[in-house]
Amino acid sequence: MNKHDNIYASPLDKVADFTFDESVVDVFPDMIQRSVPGYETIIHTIGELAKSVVTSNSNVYDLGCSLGAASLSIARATQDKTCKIIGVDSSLAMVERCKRVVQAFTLPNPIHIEQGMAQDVRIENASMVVMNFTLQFIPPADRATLLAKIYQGLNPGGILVLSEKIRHPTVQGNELLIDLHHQFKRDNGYSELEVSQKRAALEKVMLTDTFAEHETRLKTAGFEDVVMWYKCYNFTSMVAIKP
Ligand code: GEK
Repeated sequence: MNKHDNIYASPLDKVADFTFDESVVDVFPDMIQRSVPGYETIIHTIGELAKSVVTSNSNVYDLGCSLGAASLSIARATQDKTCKIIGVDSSLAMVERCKRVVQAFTLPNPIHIEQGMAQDVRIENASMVVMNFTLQFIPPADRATLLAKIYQGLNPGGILVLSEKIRHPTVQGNELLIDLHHQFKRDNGYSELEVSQKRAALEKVMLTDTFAEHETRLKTAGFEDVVMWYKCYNFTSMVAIKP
């Protein structure tokens, strides 16, 4: 049973910037499922994609792996191949917990969990790279270089799965999507106070781009084919294919 997220349930004098600390790690599975529309579908689909794109003797990277949900989905989907799955996260609290989570499963393909910045990871011989709601936490100035590095490290035919919260380009349209997302959170048991305090905590930490900005950046990195395969409100998941 996942621990219930009530981090923002009581009024705070000052809402501090959001960090992936021990208190977040404790409630993370509940938090992400009640906050991200389609999270389970996206995790499942990452496994489905892995079945067709992961090749034997290649590497798979899960950048910003949190508690390893995407890595585990890939590991389960690639039982018939030999590949190395590398999960990286900048939060020590996440990494320590993730190692324990992953060790609890017996898997044919090992999952290596490391602490580090996605920007510093050496990507090589990769058939698949996943950034499932991670790029939005990386400084905008680092994003293009990181995508170019991922493109370089992917083998031909390899893919990047990039899931992001996005910003709609018009003020009115953006507000509409934000309202729908907040309604989704209220339907999942978050109070008005929790929704507004979480929004304040993320304001300077999670910096979203529009779909057009993502597409342009991915194409500049070399990805000719960018497919938005999932969208619900302001949440999307894209597959960028290396020819
Ligand atoms: C999932 N992918 O469950 N380098 C590496 N990790 C980072 C960095 C960075 N520069 N910045 C932030 N993180 C997961 C969910 S959560 C999304 C990803 C969310 C890490 C951060 O520590 C956190 O674990 C993760 O990115 C983002 O499929 O909570 O909305």
